[in-house]
Amino acid sequence: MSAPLAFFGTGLSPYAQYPLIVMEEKGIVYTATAVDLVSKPQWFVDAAPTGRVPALRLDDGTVLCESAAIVEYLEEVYAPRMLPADPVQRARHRMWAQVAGELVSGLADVYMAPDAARLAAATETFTRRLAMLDRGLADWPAPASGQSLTLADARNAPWTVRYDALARLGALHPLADARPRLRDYVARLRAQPSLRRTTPNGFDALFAASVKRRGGAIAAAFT
Ligand SMILES: N[C@@H](CCC(=O)N[C@@H](CS)C(=O)NCC(=O)O)C(=O)O
Repeated sequence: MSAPLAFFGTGLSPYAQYPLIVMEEKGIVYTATAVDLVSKPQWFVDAAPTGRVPALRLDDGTVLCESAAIVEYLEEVYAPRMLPADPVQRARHRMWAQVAGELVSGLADVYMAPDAARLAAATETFTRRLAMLDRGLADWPAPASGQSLTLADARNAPWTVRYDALARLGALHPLADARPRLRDYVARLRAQPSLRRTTPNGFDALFAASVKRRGGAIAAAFT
């Protein structure tokens, strides 16, 4: 019998949560090991090609990094498929998964901005991307047959967790105040068991502490 996939990540990384959600959706058996990014263990530095999380060790010992590459591998190898069969629809799923990736990095730019000027610029960029998503939701691709999420949904879900935490901490407007389509979409993501299972208990406090430790200017607005 082959060994289960070995996943390396942190509960706070939105990049790590994306392949975790996909593994949960596909019912893949895996082990998960938390990596301390403040003081990276040498075994991780030696094993992970980029030295970043997420990383996934396959049963032949190969270690993959980069969330999108890991998800592509999972999608190619493990049923059920989350991408539909039709090439046009596949491209539309990938298009919105790409935009979701920009929302993940865009929100990270917001909570990691070191000063007020960069925080304002990052918030403006993120808000523009949110408007792009809202437009896309008017004709959002449906999940593949029998699935509850698209890869774009799985990639969007992690930033919504972090956005909600920042809103509860008083640093951003709640997404519930946003446009109705966006609000309903985010509510649907929040209800997914795979999102709940891959979000650590006590996430808000852990996340707030990490933003403060990294010197994120947004922490000044935490209540
Ligand atoms: N493009 C990468 C980004 C991964 C990334 O930035 N991971 C961060 C944690 S959120 C990390 O490992 N940081 C430690 C470092 O850069 O040394 C992906 O999608 O996997």
